[in-house]
Amino acid sequence: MLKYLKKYWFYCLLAPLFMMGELSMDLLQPDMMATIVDDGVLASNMEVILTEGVRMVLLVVFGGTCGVLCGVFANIAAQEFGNDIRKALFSRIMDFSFEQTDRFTTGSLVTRITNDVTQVEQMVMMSVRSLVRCVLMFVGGIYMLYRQSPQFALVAACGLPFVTVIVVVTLKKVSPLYTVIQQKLDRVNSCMQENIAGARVVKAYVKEDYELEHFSGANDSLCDTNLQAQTILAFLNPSVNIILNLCVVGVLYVGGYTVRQDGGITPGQTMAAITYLSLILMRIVFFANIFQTFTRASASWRRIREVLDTPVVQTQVDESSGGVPAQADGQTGEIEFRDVSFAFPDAPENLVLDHISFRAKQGETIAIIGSTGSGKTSLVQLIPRFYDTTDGEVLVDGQNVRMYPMQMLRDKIGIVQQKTELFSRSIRENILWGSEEKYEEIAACAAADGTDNFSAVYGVPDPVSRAAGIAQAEEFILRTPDGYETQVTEGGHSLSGGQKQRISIARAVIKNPEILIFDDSGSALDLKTEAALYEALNREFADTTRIIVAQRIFSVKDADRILVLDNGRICASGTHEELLQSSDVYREICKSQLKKGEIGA
Ligand code: DCP
Ligand code: MG
Repeated sequence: MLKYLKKYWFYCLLAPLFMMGELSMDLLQPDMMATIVDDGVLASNMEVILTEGVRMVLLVVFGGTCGVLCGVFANIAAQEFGNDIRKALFSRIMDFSFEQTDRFTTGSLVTRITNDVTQVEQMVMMSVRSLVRCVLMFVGGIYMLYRQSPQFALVAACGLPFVTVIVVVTLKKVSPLYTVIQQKLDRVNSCMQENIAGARVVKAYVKEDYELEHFSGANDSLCDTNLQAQTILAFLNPSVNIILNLCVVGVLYVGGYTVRQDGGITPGQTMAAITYLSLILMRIVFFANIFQTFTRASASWRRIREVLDTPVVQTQVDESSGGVPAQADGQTGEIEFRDVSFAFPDAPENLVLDHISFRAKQGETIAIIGSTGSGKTSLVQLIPRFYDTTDGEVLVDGQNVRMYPMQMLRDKIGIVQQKTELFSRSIRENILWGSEEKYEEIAACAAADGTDNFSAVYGVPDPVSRAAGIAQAEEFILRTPDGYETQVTEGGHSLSGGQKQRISIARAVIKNPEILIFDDSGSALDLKTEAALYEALNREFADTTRIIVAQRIFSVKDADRILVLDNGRICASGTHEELLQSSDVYREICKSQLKKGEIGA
């Protein structure tokens, strides 16, 4: 934690310094009150009352200023520290491979980056402010009490052990509950996360009541534990108060007893002693509070560390084999699978791809067809290296994908994933997303005035509308009231499945990549639109290697080569006509779809 705090050491130092200023003023007050009472009120000396009073006001102003400055610096330290940790967490999560994200679960990651960071922030705040204040106040209070009279200090010394015992016993009972509370909070959060994200499914199955019960269960359990902790804590203040009051009685007794003797303790001193006494004893209660915050924060910090300490696998370039690859004799967009086998890291015994070999030359269209779960998505995900092969190698332009710097490899590839992901920005920004650098002027132009006057200004066709045209998205985009500036809602819920798919296609196309991968990207398009899409691709991307994953014969029949995937193996490959002759599986697929009239040709 110090590593992150180091940057703000200056503020961490300033805050306690100002705190000391504030604190000394707090500690001086009762002493001055004593003077006012003894030398002013009791001696009927108005002058002392006035001068002391003015001094008190000035000191209060000074103390208050110190307090404000302490708060400001403590906040700067804590907030900046939290900000840095959130950034570190976010960037680490962005670097996570898919299976790492899966392992932590989205809900837990969100909790960690929000709630847990806040807890730790609070701890920093407490350390530089309350903890310092608590300790100084305690020590200073004892000193000031002793200065009034050593006998008072003796009374405090009698009360102190009792208060300490009460606080320690309470903490012992409460601290373990805090860890439980944190876990239960996690459960409430993930339950909520799931239900909000899956609200459509819950509604579709009319499972609101069931889910409400599920949520209530988690929530009630959190509430129970919280109540349990609070009930224990409820005893703390009253018990300490009882001790405190007993001590006050002791002070009054000592004070009253000696006040009558000449040169004994004065009434003002007795008054001041009572104030100091409560300052000292209440500090122990405050200390208990701080301790609780620390317990919570250390649990949170552990959870943050879990994320930060997770090594980022798989994104490293395999330096041992030469680093940045040379271009293979002018070929661009060539893909080769050499005897590739693949299993997901979390289920290594279950081979999802089994000895796959094939080659796609520049400009070729390779289609992959197969039943659900046959491994199509897994296969194409190996090309941009979302996962690493278990065995064998994947080559792009004649070089193993492990040898490319990530950016270089992924720049070559435009992939439309099976599950479309859109961001809550305008359609234009969604299409440009990932290519902003390439089309800096357009991005700037759109950001500046929110229109697509780019073509008018620069006299060249707008790449966004070209990409949308190829993806067959232009037609529906222009029908929306705001056109390209239409805002997409979170998760793209404001668009239909096919519309989302077309925007993601445009996003891949605008990159002008060497390799285009469509993972089931025609599934939500009607046959006419899909045909138009392929026609546009043939026209505009004739030199781009295309990989089309599909379940429909219609989507694959015009490909240069079709790979029939069955249970992770390529069981047949060839053109549509060849496969009709040679492959039983392919013929079966054809027959089943012809019956449903889906083949379309
Ligand atoms: N699988 C897995 N872990 C994942 C993803 C998938 O264990 N994170 C398994 C489930 C399937 C197999 O891998 O049995 C192949 O999954 P694919 O997603 O590659 O299957 P397809 O893309 O062919 O199926 P679909 O047509 O439904 O998209
Ligand atoms: Mg798939």
